[in-house]
Amino acid sequence: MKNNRRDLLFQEKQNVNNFTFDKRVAKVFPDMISRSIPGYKIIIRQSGKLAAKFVQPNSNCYDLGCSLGATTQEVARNVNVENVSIIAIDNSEAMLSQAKINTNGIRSDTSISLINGDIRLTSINNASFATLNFTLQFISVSERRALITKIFKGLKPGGCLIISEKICFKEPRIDHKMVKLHHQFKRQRGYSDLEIRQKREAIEDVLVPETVDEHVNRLKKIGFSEPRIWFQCYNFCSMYVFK
Ligand code: GEK
Repeated sequence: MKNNRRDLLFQEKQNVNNFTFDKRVAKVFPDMISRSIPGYKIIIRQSGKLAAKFVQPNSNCYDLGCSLGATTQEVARNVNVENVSIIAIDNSEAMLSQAKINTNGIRSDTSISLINGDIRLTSINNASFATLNFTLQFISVSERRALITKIFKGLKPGGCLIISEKICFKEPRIDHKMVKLHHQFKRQRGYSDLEIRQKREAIEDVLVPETVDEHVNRLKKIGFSEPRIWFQCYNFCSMYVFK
C-alpha cells in the first residue's frame, strides 16, 4: 500500500459519520496529518532530537498511538545509548500494518515492537521516554488522568513524556480566532470549505481538546515536573515533562 496519497476523503458532499482510523484514512494519513496540523513535521522530527537527549540506556521507549510509525522512526534514528527497545502501540489494524512496512527498513540498533492494543490497557514499564503525539485528544477526558498516571508510574526517575495536542482556549474570542487561523492554514494547503466543514463534523465528538492549563494542572497533580511548552502554532502545541 502506497502511503503518499492525497487526502480527498471529505471532498464530496456526504452524510458525515464519526471519524475512525480505518483503511481509507491509513492510506492518506501522511498527507492528511501534514496538511491538517500546523508544525506536525517539526514536532515529529524534534521528538527524535528530544529522544537523543533524554532516552536512558537499558530502557524502553513508548510511542502511544503510533499511527504509521512516524515518531517511532525518528526516535529509532536518534537513540544513541545501548540496549533500548521501542514499543509502538496503536489500536487501528489498518495503521499498524502500514507502520510495519514503514519501520522495516530502519537501520538502527534499537529494537522496535509494534503492538495492536489499546493504550488505556497496555502496560508501561522501565520507560525512559514516551510520546503521546496527538493521541491523548482521542481518549475520553474522564480517562486521561488514569492513562497519564499509568505512564508516570511506568517511567524511570528522570524519564521524559512528550504530549502534543490540539488545544482550546478558555476565552471564546481567542478560541474562535485560533480556529479561524487553523482553517486558513488548511485552506492554504488545498482543503476546500466543504472539506474543512465535513472533517470538523466528523471529528468533533471524537477529538476533544483541552486548554493548556487543564493539561498542565493534571500533569503537575500526577507528579510530573513543570511542563515545558516547546512548540505552539495556533491551536496546536507540544510540551514535555519529566518524572
Ligand atoms: C504520529 N502519533 O504520526 N489506543 C491505541 N491507539 C489509539 C487509541 C487507543 N485507545 N485511540 C486512538 N488511537 C501519530 C499520530 S493519530 C493523530 C497519532 C491524528 C490511535 C489512532 O488509531 C491513531 O492512529 C492515533 O491514535 C492518533 O505522530 O490522527 O490526529
